[in-house]
Amino acid sequence: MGLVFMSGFEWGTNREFDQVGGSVVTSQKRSGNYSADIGNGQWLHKVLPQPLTEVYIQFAYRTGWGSTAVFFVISKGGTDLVSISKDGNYRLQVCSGYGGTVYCTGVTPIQQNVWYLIELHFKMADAGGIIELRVDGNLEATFSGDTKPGADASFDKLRWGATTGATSFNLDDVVVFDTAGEVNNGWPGGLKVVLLKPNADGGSVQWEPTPTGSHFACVDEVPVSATDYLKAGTADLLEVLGLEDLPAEAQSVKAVRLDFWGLKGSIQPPQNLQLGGRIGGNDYLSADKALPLAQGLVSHALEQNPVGGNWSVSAVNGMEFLAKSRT
Ligand SMILES: [Ca+2]
Ligand SMILES: [Ca+2]
Repeated sequence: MGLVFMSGFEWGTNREFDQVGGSVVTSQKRSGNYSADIGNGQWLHKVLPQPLTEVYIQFAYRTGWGSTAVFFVISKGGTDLVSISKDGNYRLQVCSGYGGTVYCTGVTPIQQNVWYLIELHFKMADAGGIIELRVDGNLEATFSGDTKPGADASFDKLRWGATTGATSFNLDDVVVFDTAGEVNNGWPGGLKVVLLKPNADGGSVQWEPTPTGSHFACVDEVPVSATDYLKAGTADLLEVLGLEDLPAEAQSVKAVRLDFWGLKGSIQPPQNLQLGGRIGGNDYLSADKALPLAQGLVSHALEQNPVGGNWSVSAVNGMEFLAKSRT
């Protein structure tokens, strides 16, 4: 797989996560326009598409409070396996379970009102387990040995939040890689998660816009609004939309995810969707993906350029977005 999940909260919502708490704000962000704002008793949960035993996770963290409470947890079902909190000097520490036995402690005191890029490499095993913690790209703490505190042999959920005291923080640029695949199988290394919105109608506009007029203008707003929308009444209608370019600072691209917010009717086709990119005049469409009954996010991740090789800034900037209705 490689890329398991990413979110920079750039849709202006935290609904890319599976259970949500807190809000999304523009007042703080590490990149783009938004970050999540998470307060006492609020948690953002991400359920992994499949259980894993090893993972690389990055997230950007900023707090205005001198809290030492647990703010990140890896779990299996309802069992917490490993967590990150702070010691009395506000240095990060990686603990067993939820704030249990300390595996290792960082060296950098986490200051208030500063963004930090935190990365965790976690390999779960009775023997040969690995914990490595990085802050802003620097290795801060390591542990090797038994990282499997109980009977669970894998993990399937990540969550960010807090339960005690004045613990509010902002979260941004969440990236999760596993160790499978040719690419995206190690440290994310400080990636920024950006959103490229539609900004032009492409060479095929077969869906019906409401209101009539330009198609892209129905689907270019953040957060998503159903006041204006595109609709496909039958199968195999292709919509092509131009996209914004990457920010000028972008020098490389590690993955592209094509996102579609939408829903289906209860019985009538189309019930499915293909997502893809038009690159160099060729269309690269996904397999059929089921549409939800209530508005939700359907995504298709491309970790490498479907033309071949890794992504480049120019390839992404030259790509158009494809959505095709399917029975
Ligand atoms: Ca962001
Ligand atoms: Ca809309």
